[in-house]
Amino acid sequence: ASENEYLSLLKHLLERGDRKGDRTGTGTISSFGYQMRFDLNEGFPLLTTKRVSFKLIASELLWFIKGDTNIRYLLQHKNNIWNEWAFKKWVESEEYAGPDMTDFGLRAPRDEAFNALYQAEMESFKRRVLEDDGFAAKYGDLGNVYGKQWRRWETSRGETIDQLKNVIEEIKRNPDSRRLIVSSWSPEDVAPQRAALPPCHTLYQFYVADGKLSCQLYQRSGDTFLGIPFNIASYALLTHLVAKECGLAVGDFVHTIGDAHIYMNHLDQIAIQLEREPRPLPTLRLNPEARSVFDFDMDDLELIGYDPHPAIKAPVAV
Ligand code: UFP
Repeated sequence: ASENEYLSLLKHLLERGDRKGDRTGTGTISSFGYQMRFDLNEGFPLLTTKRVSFKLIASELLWFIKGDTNIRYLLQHKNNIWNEWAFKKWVESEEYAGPDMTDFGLRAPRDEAFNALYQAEMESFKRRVLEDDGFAAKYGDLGNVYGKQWRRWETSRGETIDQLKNVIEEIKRNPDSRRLIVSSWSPEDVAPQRAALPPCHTLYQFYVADGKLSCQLYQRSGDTFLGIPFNIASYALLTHLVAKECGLAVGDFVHTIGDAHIYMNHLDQIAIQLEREPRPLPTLRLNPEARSVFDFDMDDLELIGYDPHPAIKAPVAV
């Protein structure tokens, strides 16, 4: 039943969405203000109508939770989802002396010879981030991304705020609070000249009732085919981890999206997905010994009974 929340969003956009241009020039159909609700007691909301990688979602979330902003941790877990952002800083730096990588994201899919060069440069970049501490510190670090915003928010007075730790303490001490919020959105940092990447996950809030922890995410912009399936599972996992530490059961994950869109080059893939029959959701098992949210490792997370339809490939709009 949970998965129908997502499939209904796809159908809603196909039937009711507006044609809308976008930053990437791809074109979308889009709606503004949409909400899905996943009862986490019905199973873990990882889609079954296509395979979605739990490992990528989990290692990225643990990386955020640790407050880590260096891609080395992700690379150690064979997670490549943030590489391009770090690579861009490297190839635009003074020290970089390899072949010209300007607009690598646009050129690589279109130009085979360039793509071979790019892949080779990327591989050697990854190897250096993994092996060379100095290089990793300088070029593996992404700076102002979720890990920093959640764990080391910088105030204008030069102090840092650990939003995630504070909110967990507050859930334990004052579960009725209506102020259980972690915000990643900083007007200062999203000024056009400052941010390469204004956060998509703007803000989340926890809620406790009846011994259960719920979480709501406000996502300002959602790529419904590629991004949102990841985002649902990521925040569902976060809710499980925080609930466990606070001695609570899990309630709902509520997903509110500002601009929910389908890219025009994902329509064929979505038609395939919508013909598929959802299967029973997997369940999540957390190592009962790991107590604190901040102590979890990949080995402490286990997904049981995930039997999805095959993955569906689609181009990412950049
Ligand atoms: N996007 C997501 N989820 C994410 C993420 C990005 O759907 O977690 F990081 C998509 C939304 C949009 C694009 O299609 O990436 C970001 O572009 P913009 O900043 O123009 O909204």
